[in-house]
Amino acid sequence: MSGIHTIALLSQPNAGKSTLFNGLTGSRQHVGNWPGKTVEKKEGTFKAGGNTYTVVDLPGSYSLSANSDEEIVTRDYIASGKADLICILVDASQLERSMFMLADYIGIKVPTVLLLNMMDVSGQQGQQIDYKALEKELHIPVLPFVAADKKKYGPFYNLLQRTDLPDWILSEERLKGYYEKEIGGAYQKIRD
Ligand SMILES: Nc1nc2c(ncn2[C@@H]2O[C@H](COP(=O)(O)OP(=O)(O)O)[C@@H](O)[C@H]2O)c(=O)[nH]1
Ligand SMILES: [Mg+2]
Repeated sequence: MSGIHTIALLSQPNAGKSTLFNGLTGSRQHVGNWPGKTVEKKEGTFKAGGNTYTVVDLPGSYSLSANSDEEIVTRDYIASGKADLICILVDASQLERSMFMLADYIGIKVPTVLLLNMMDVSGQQGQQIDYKALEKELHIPVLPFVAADKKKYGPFYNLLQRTDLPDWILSEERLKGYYEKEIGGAYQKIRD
């Protein structure tokens, strides 16, 4: 038993959260509002490997810096610790841009995995993504993913069975190391 019960989906808008949420939960979903906010709350359940999981589609959010109700809801929910696992989705067809957006999510103390979504698009563009190298660099699980194709969810379900999740914390040092390797000193300039 992996200890994962509740999974939260986090990304910039249009990275595929709702597609994954719908793919996982089908009709087993509930749509309401976050307490005290007009922001939509989507929660659902799915079964995999004999376990039942709850999944929350966090409101599309550019950062966790509380500039909008969506960001406040997202930040507070993550900080509440109600989710055991955060799935960050990025658009793999624009990987460089997507990877920079990850810096906005630094500081999450909950185990995190990175889903490189839209791998079908990335493949059609002829891109080769060394996701294993990325995984080593970031020290969190990285999965090539196609949220739009439920037949390809197997590796995601398998990930939920793993027991080493306490280690999956996205650290600033690791991310910085990745940026420095990819683009050298330009990263520091962007952050300054
Ligand atoms: N080709 C492709 N399109 C996808 C994939 N995942 C999501 N999309 C499409 O990308 C758009 C944004 O997805 P959505 O789930 O609404 O993103 P959200 O804003 O993060 O909830 C929609 O048109 C989806 O159909 C994928 O893996 N491959
Ligand atoms: Mg959505």
